[in-house]
Amino acid sequence: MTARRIDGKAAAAELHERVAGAVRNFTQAAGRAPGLATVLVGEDPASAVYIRSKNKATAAAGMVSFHHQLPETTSEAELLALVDELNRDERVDGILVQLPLPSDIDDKTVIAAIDPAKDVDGFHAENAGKLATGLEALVPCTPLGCLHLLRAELGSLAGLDAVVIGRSNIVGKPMAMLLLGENATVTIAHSRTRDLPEVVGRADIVVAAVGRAEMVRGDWIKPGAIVIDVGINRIPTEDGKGRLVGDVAYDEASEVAAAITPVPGGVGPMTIAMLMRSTLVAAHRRAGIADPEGL
Ligand code: NAP
Ligand code: LUD
Repeated sequence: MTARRIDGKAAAAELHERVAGAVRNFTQAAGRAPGLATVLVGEDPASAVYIRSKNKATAAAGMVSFHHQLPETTSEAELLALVDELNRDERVDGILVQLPLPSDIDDKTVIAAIDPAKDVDGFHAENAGKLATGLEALVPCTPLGCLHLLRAELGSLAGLDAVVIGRSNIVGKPMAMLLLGENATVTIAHSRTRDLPEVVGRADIVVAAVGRAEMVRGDWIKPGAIVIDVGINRIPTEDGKGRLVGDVAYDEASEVAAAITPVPGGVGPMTIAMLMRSTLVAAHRRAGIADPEGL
């Protein structure tokens, strides 16, 4: 049996289109287009690629993008001053400070300084707390993208056993909250989990967000499970370009799972599509216009 390949690129393209339509409606109603400010400190090549994709998608959706490129040597105080300026800028609906930040800047302090109403990453404690307590929140884009793919694949998730591997604030924890919100029975596994293969083997839904190339093996997976691979790992190659692989051994898992996301072309593109959606939603809420429907 070969698993269905879940096409995240196609799902993201559909979402981009729907967002662009809703952006036109917002722009007419509000008399201005939604705005997203991105901040990149330093020149990490992967981060630069992601930020470029985000700014390109923003413009393609008919939104305004404000990009701020800061040198690697930027101090925490300088970054906080920029965040404060963006908090007060009425044209800016969303603020995204790309992670990781240089080691001498405390990411927790920076995240806490972002206006929660503009926190399109959903990383601020106010948004994390709202998600955890079932209040309307801005939700981290990557788990939101994973949920979108799971819903498209399964319809209802109610009663299904879901295992999330990884407990970061960016992916694992909010993913678990979203799955719980869909009435799945949720297990969160991490580096101290005993017998991870056995825990994974019980799951109807596996979300892997670890950051270890091909750690999850095919024979861990329950036959017929749905596998969402969040991992982005660069494997060196002879030509020096490197190759991207996920946290799941794709070929092995394909023999067992019902459906699986590839890397690249799975969760990554959905993250960017969801950022567009969250920026649009933040713009509606800030303008006092009801959330767009059908997204
Ligand atoms: P992270 O903050 O490093 O968290 C990794 C998690 O994996 C931690 O909770 C850690 O456990 C757990 N872990 C580490 N080794 C493990 C092991 N041997 N067995 C079980 N669990 C283990 O990473 P992250 O930010 O969540 O990102 C995870 C991966 O997703 C990375 O590859 C990242 O590049 C990728 N990512 C992709 C997207 C996308 O859009 N596609 C977005 C964000 C991240 P402890 O808590 O016990 O240390
Ligand atoms: N920081 C993110 N840091 C890293 N891959 C992303 C990502 C697109 N504040 C903040 O965007 O949400 C964030 N907010 N993140 N990430 C990772 C994480 C952040 C990762 C991959 C991709 C965004 C993506 O489009 C492509 C794919 O998987 O098909 C391949 C391109 C590639 O080189 O990964």
